[in-house]
Amino acid sequence: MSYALHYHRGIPGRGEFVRLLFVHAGTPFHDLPALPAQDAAQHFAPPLLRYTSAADAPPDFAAEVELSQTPVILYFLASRLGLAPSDEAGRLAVQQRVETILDLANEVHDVHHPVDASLYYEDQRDVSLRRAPYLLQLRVPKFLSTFAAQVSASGNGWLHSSGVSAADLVLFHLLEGLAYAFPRYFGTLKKEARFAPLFELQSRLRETESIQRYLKSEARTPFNEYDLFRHYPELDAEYTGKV
Ligand SMILES: N[C@@H](CCC(=O)N[C@@H](CS)C(=O)NCC(=O)O)C(=O)O
Repeated sequence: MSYALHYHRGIPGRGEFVRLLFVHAGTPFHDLPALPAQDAAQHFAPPLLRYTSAADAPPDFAAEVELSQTPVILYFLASRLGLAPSDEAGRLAVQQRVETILDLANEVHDVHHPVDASLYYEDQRDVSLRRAPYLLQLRVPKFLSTFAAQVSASGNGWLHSSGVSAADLVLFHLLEGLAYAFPRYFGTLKKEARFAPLFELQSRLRETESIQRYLKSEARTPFNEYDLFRHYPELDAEYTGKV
């Protein structure tokens, strides 16, 4: 089996959710730039995953499967990389968690692009300043409460009772992204005992040998202000639970 991930250079972006599955599973993949002309009838935007059952194929292999849409790519990979349960109900439960976490990632993006993705942040900052408190004080805690309830229901420290899954890796990147984008906020959120299982999950994954090695490597693109998770100090605030 061979895999190629095509994604924008210079940002972790949504490609990182996919990358972390490969890294955790120890599965090699070709990490390639976004294709200049994707098949527009099939694919709207990166990331794009190409797959062939042939082993050790070169980067330009002829794909048997070609997928876009992060959740679809993650669903395809999760069972192949040992990051999903073997039964259908379990696979769907993991996918449901993945997609909820990605919903929150989209809301984080929309805080720095609340009017439109085609405008610069600086041209919509006034709306961002209005929206950020809703994200930080209401939306993030609401999502995190659900994730914490799932970890507590699983009884094993992960989001699903089957053990570590794609959903945990997606949550890991979301928490890393929130910590980068909103350090003041994240510092106060970490004092909330009800979210402690999530921060423990994050630390456990960060300390995994494969992830540690990856985070220190050149293969990891640092967060920056072209990304999904951006640090604009004026949007950051302590967690108070009040808008
Ligand atoms: N729902 C899609 C969103 C894809 C997406 O927004 N890709 C970004 C990069 S992370 C992009 O290049 N978008 C181009 C555009 O929206 O015009 C997914 O999850 O893959």
